[in-house]
Amino acid sequence: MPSSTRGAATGHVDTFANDHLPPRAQWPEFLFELPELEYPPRMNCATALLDDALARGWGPRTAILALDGTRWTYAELNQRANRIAHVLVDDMGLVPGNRVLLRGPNSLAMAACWFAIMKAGGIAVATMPLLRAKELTDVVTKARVTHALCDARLVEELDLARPGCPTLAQVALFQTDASDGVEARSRAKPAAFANCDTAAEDTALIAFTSGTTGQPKGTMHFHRDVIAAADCFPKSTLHASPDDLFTGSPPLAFTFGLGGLLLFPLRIGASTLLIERPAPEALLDAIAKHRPTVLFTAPTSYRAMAQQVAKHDLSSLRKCVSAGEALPAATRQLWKDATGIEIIDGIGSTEMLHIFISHPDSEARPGATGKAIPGYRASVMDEVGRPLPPGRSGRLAVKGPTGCRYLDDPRQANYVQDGWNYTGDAYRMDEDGWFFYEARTDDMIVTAGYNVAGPEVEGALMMHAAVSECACVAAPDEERGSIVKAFVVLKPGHAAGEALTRELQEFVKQAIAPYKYPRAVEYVDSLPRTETGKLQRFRLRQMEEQRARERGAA
Ligand code: 3UK
Repeated sequence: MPSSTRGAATGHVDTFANDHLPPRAQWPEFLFELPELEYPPRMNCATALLDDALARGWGPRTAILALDGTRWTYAELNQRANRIAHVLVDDMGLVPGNRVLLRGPNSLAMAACWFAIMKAGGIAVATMPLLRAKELTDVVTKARVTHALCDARLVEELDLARPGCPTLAQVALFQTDASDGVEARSRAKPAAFANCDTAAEDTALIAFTSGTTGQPKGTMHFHRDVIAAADCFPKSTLHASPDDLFTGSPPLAFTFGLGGLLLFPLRIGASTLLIERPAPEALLDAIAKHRPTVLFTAPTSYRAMAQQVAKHDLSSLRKCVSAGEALPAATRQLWKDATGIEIIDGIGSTEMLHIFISHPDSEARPGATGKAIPGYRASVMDEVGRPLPPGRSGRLAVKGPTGCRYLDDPRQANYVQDGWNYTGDAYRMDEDGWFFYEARTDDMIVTAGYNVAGPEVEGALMMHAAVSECACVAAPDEERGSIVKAFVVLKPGHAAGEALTRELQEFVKQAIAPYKYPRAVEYVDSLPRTETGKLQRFRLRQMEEQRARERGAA
């Protein structure tokens, strides 16, 4: 790492974050191999994204828009953030380094609050809109959150959580006309604010993982990391321009959304359309009406939208990014048939902040995620961390300018080994350096001694005209240990039944190695997913384990 960015005195007064970083020996190795990644020792990401934008003359450009037509320029967004920063510091007593819970659906006010926290030197702890009191309490406790900015429409669960959150002393609501709300208070504040002089290595945000099982993990990202993410994928791979209008579905509380819908457009002087309830139908309407050019969403949303494309004008779209889970070749084809656009697939993670393996739209390979993007290196490793040759399946390991630092968590030693970040995914790389996703390592199905990657079977099933969505997991089996079991959601107009099951099984055997076919098929109305659209295969697996126990007991 450039020695200049290291060890600069912290700008934080409250040193909680610094005190709870993992020991240096457990940090990933950071690479700054591109000239644009040479950052100064002192950085505030809000200064870089807003104040510097004004200095570049972007003040009058549109920064963010809402569905109701509200439109803020860079100058206006900056002023709003400045006023809210005053509310945080002058009224709520925030000192640099305090953690601020940020809770709301994607909105202009939410974006202004995020920048206000950065400007004041606070640490943003954004939470998914659907989190319940218990989950909020866990996050507040873990990150020792002192302040909260909460969308007034989501205050109920926060109120329920508060008795269990003694550190949370200051709460203010936004999206409200109330006289003590953020809007009313900030109107009385000056339009200028002196941004906190943070070090490049001061923590800017703690991102909690979108969560499968167990205790939530918070990943700490520095001010430098926020800018580094914005200087990698968008520039080398997305090739967006200042005239682009971004939009999409991931919440700003999910780093996929924070990057794609806020940091990336603002880094280049482009604009972003923030949508509060971006279900597929609403997203299609918004695209037809506001004519965005760059879209960020998840595979399941592309599938749902593709089924309704005919009713909407999507001709404005230029670039479509998919992340969050593997993009099946069938979904890539479906979207291409519907819109003519080749999706840009990219794998990212909360721990890496954003995308690190991807491809430009001009060179997609169906079934592959892409190559390590400029600035990152990726490798497929064996069990003990030795690189495997092309063609062999193993553990994906990456390093680059960003990487994993869990807040006070022994699982740091699982994610980071020998300076590499291990994402928990099984991958294989070909001779050309293209990476092919196989499964989450814990979603691998071992059947009669063979390893079967659930997503590969799903990818084959999705090629069938009757299948809308599907999930393949291990189901306990006396003879084989486990079998591959498929849960299938049918498209309208197709009837579930044994005849279709046999047809699907035959179809899979024709598409991939026959031993991988689903020996059991169950038809369901929907599949369990996280708020970010990720399939929760572990829920189906646990259900099958439970059923097997019940069978055994009966
Ligand atoms: C899986 C993918 C195959 C993979 C994320 C872009 O998803 C994001 O972060 P999470 O922490 O989950 C990370 C895990 O999700 N995954 C994500 N993208 C892909 N698998 N192909 C893909 N394209 O298991 C990974 O380890 O929720 C994605 C940007 C920021 C993010 N936080």
